[in-house]
Amino acid sequence: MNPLVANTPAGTGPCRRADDATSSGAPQLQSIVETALAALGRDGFVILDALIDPQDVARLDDELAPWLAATPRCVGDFYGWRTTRVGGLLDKAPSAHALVLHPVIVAIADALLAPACDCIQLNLTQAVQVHPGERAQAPHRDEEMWPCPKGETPWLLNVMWAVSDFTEANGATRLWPGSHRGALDREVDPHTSVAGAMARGSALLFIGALTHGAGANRSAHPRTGVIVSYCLGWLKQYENQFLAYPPSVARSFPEELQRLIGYRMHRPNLGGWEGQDPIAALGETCARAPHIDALTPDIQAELDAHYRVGASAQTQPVDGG
Ligand SMILES: O=C(O)CCC(=O)C(=O)O
Repeated sequence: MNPLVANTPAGTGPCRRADDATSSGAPQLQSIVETALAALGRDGFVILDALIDPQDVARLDDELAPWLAATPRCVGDFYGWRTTRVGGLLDKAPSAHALVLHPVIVAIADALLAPACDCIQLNLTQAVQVHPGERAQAPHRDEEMWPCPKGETPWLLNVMWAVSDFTEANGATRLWPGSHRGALDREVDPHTSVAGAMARGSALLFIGALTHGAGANRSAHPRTGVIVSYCLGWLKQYENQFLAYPPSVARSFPEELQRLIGYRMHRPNLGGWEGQDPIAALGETCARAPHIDALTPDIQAELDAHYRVGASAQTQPVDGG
């Protein structure tokens, strides 16, 4: 029995069936988001069962296969030695667009992260293939890459999409339920973890503060997943999105994707280009333009008040001054 869903019958707990997630109207989407947020807050993870159709997973698998075959195995005790990783999937595997923009996932990521930023952003896309014989990855937290105190608010939502079935034997991600509420313990007892076992096409969501790691692959077949993660819009992204998707590549993406990967302004005035919304870099021409403020409404209101208060004592700006 899958320990993650044993106490959460389908439809009532964190494990949701595909028909919950895909045929939902707004009220049902809202209820899925609330259920997922409750599980993420309590356990640090949740599995959404069968979130994409089998033929879409098969297409994604086919698109990834040549890249995984051509890429040498990882080097290092974190990335693994019998593991293959491939990034920049939006360019290499067009089916990954639908994973990144999945409305249920984006709604959960927004609800979780947007309260602490002006807009969320894509942190990375990465195929992770764990080969037979790979040992268990050391327990870690993805928020370790931002080395500073974090407080209560999540900074990252990770989504591991199962491209093959994920089983206890083939290296399903190990998760330490509730570990996000305490400090990281790299030597935590492996027996206190659970396996994120799930069928192909399902998605395991976990927050950046949860202790986890890829499991050991004791089977005869590779375990293949795609990680898509979202983070606060003011953080440095794990994967350099502007090298992965320079304007010549990103130009052909839908605008929602362009903005999610970072071609947008994070108010106030962060991430611009020549004082403009960087989406302008995707246009055909780059006319000279002024720097234009992109402020949050509260900062704009404070500046309005500041200049009203100071108006009698200050010289007003003159044209061109
Ligand atoms: O492949 C997995 O199951 C997890 C991988 C992981 O946690 C990582 O590389 O940060």
